[in-house]
Amino acid sequence: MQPEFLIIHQQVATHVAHIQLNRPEALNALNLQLMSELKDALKALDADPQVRAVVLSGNEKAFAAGADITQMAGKSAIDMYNTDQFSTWDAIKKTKKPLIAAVSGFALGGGCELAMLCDMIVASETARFGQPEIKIGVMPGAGGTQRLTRAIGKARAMEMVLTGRFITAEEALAAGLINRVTPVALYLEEAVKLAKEVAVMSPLAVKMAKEAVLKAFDSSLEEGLHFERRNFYLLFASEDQKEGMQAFLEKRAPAFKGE
Ligand code: DAK
Repeated sequence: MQPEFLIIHQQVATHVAHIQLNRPEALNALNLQLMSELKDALKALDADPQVRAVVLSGNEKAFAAGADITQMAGKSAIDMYNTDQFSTWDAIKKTKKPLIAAVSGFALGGGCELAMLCDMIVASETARFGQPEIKIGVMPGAGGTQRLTRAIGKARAMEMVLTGRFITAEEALAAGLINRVTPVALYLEEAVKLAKEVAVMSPLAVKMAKEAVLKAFDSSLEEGLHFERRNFYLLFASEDQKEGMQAFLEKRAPAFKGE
């Protein structure tokens, strides 16, 4: 079934797919249906061998202005518990292929959390990142206190979470939250360019390297190094390792197959 709130481009460049959040009338507020569609779309792209990297964007005005407040406003704690939005977010988090967020305009609350759940972020000059949940009487619920703090440090995260202040793309770049800032006309193109750079690498090595970098967030250094070593050895079981090293020795470009 066609998603209502997403536009999916299976191939915007070689081995690169693009998912656009498409609920512009509500600044791409992340309602339950949109998140469920996103989960399904990412699952399908993750399983598609033609796809090696995925760009996730909104539109120029908003990446996403947060979870849908109209859907949450009247809910009880038990309603929230029963809705179990976390299973959707957890499934998205399990995407093995690299996700690159292309952010323009608002990335707020759940929108900022969704961008941070991606592996890299390219932003337009108009991008504004924020965790304004405090202004509506709650607090971040999908990683905003954790991923933001790890990315930009306690002082800046605490200020954003406790005051709801937005930061600009330039501030986000200086703080280490994002990878690049571009003029508005170029942010999507730049994100696709970055995705293409990743998509020419061995897809197996990319997935295992992503997994190992993410391991740094929830393990001790010793455990993380052990995990890294395991994946490093494992890649020597791949044809791509043979191809990559042979291509280097033969002074030619490698042709990776993901095997
Ligand atoms: N939800 C629903 N509708 C929203 C929305 C949102 N988050 N943000 C904007 N809209 C709607 C507006 O209501 C308006 O709709 P109409 O009145 O035209 O029908 C339309 O989008 C345009 O918005 P504005 O007229 O307000 O546009 P402005 O340019 O004046 O202001 C703004 C833009 C982004 C500053 C403002 O719209 C705003 O403050 N929006 C709310 C931002 C916010 O508080 N975001 C955090 C929401 S809480 C969880 C996962 C995630 C979360 C929680 C749990 N689990 C896994 C359990 C996340 C929670 C949140 O994100």
